[in-house]
Amino acid sequence: MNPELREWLPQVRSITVLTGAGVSAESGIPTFRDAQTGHWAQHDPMALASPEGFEQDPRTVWRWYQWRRELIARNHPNPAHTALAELENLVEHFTLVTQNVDGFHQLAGSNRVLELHGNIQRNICSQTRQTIADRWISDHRDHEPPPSPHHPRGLARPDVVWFGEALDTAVLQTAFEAAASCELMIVAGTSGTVQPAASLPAMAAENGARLLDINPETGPISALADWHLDGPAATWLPRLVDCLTTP
Ligand code: BV8
Repeated sequence: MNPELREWLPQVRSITVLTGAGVSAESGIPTFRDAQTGHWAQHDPMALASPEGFEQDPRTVWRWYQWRRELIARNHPNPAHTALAELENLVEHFTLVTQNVDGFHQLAGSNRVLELHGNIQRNICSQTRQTIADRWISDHRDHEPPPSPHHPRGLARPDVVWFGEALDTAVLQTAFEAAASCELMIVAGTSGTVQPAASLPAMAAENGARLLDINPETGPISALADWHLDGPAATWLPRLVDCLTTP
């Protein structure tokens, strides 16, 4: 690891982390850029993760989410998630902002998680956006998707932000504040292509933060970053934590 980074890290009092699908790659969850595997290879995730896609073919979109939920249920957080949960307790001011919807950060023990794109484990009404209880979904599992209890024309849909949908303003505002106020932004496992999440690193840099990009590939974020750690998040994030815990 870069000696300057190793030297500076223990002095940092405020860290904001932005994670993307790459952080869950080592948990066996394909990223959005990975070719969709198996039956889903012929579908474009961008089309499926959209209101138009759901409107046009709710059954296929529902089945795609059910497949992803089952994949998440069969897997578990990896050392990247665990390292971030540890890091939260080692830094005075820490905020974890994620684009991921799998809930693995919380499962690994992270407490303060801003889910920019929602959470795949929750369902809401397609008309009213009211939460739909898991029990209702289970009682109506022979419908794909289940009807909504909140509206006669409503259907159950995952509580995630689809392409073309607005992010939760309070969550986004808190994420902007965490980006603008940190000394260091660690960006791990994101291609930096999805907005407005991808604007957070530049916002941090414009407000004086240094940027650390962790990714086996280079891209728009590494071009902005002070340091780029080339490789998997599950390798580098534990090493960063070691820097802070071993004298
Ligand atoms: C919105 C939930 C406005 C669903 C997702 C400018 C400003 C505002 C909007 C736009 C804009 N330009 C374009 C837009 C529209 C659009 C957008 O960004 N399009 C892009 C694609 C061009 N944005 C939106 O629609 C957003 N909405 O802005 O609304 C608005 C305002 C008012 C009223 C109405 C509307 C909503 C975007 C949210 C979309 N939902 N997820 C679901 O998951 O089903 S985003 C989805 O993509 C996932 O969350 C995923 O995280 C994300 C993909 O990004 P990454 O996380 O980076 O993942 P990716 O696969 O791309 O890359 C993985 C990376 O990991 C790679 O770099 C790889 O090298 C690396 N990697 C691989 N292995 C590892 C690794 N890294 C570390 N370790 C490893 N082992």
